[in-house]
Order: sequence, then C-alpha cells, then structure tokens
Amino acid sequence: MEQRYVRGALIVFEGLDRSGKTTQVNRLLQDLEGTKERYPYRGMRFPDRTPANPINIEICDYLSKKKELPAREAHLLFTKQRQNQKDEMERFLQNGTTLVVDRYSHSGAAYSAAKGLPLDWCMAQEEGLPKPDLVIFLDLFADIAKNRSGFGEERFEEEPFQKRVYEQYMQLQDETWLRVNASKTEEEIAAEVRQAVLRVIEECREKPISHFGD
Ligand code: NYM
Repeated sequence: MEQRYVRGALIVFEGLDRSGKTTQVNRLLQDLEGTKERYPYRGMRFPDRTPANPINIEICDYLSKKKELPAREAHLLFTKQRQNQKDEMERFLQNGTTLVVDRYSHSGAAYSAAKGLPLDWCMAQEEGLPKPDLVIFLDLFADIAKNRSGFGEERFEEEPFQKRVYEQYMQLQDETWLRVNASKTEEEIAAEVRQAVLRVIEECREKPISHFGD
C-alpha cells in the first residue's frame, strides 16, 4: 500500500543582515496564528543566541567579536547547533507542524564561503539535516542594507563582506527558492510570502521530508 504523509513544511527565511527577515518571520507567525488548527506551526532561529549551552554562548562571543576562531572551526560551531536540533525538527515536521526558521544552512554556507572557505565543503557539513521546502530569500543589495538601522555593530556587518555573502547566496539557489524584492513595503512582502507559504504547506503534506545530501 502506498504510504501517505501528512507533515509540516520547513520554511526558511534567508538574506543579508538587515534585509528584514526577522520582521517578516514575525509577521508570518502572526498570520499563521489565525489558521493554527489547520496548519500548526512553530518559529525557530539560527543561530540560537539563548545562553542555554556552551555552543550558543561561544557563537554569541564570536559574533560580538569577544572571541576569535579559525574560519573552519567557526563554521562547524554553527553547523553543530543545527545538527543538535535535527531530531527535534524532524519530530515536529513528522507531527504535521510547520517550522518557520529565521536563517538556516544557507546562511552557514554563504557567510563561511564569503570568508574564503569552499562553498561545497560548507554545504557538505549540512548533510543529513532536513532540507527546506521553501527558502524565502529577502533580496536586498548590500549597499541598501547598510543604510538600514542597526547595521555595522556585529561581526560581518560591513558592506564588502555582505557583497561576498550575496554572491555566495546566489550560487546556492535552487527550485525551492523564492526571491522576494526586499525593498517593497512590509505589507507587499508579507502578502507574497503568505501566498507562497500556504501553497508549499499544502504541496508538501503528501511528500516525504528531504535532506541535504539525499
Ligand atoms: N551566521 C548565521 C553565520 O555566520 N553562520 C550561520 O550558520 C548562521 C545561521 O550570524 N550575521 C551569521 C549571519 C549573521 C549572524 O545574525 C546572525 P542574526 O541577526 O541573528 O540573524
């Protein structure tokens, strides 16, 4: 007999720093609240900055420039945080809960490759993790992002670096990506996102979860 799946979707937001991801994630979570009986959901974010364990604390220290790390070591730290969440993410998805994630594997690869690490090596570290059903890329150029408030305080928040991150993101796109023009109004973006998310949630109900490296 054919196996039937009713599972949640893995929805990921990606983009440069200050591209509006967190605003849009919060809007989507609010939207989904209205349909939570039909589409249960849960929000997540990477990196997880809560001081819950040594990995999270080390990531915070690295991002705030309190601590230096060789590029590969830093990369593996971010990856480890995701790998540690793998089983829980799978459980939620299998139970029919849609996960809305603020940054995920593509951030890991794009930011590390922008430092000079090979993009393929970076993505290879993500193997085995659930692959997003939809990546919403908030498309904003580095020279516009830098003028948004809050830019420039943390590691990586410099325009030349962000340009390299953008180039790496472009290499990672596949058919699961939706590029949204992030200079549109918040409302316009939210409407575009909502439409794509509801479509993908419906489409992947009957599909098995795929994984990086499958
Ligand atoms: N970042 C994020 C990485 O360098 N590697 C990763 O794997 C992930 C998930 O952390 N500048 C970087 C990108 C961002 C920063 O910022 C997290 P925010 O504002 O918390 O999304």
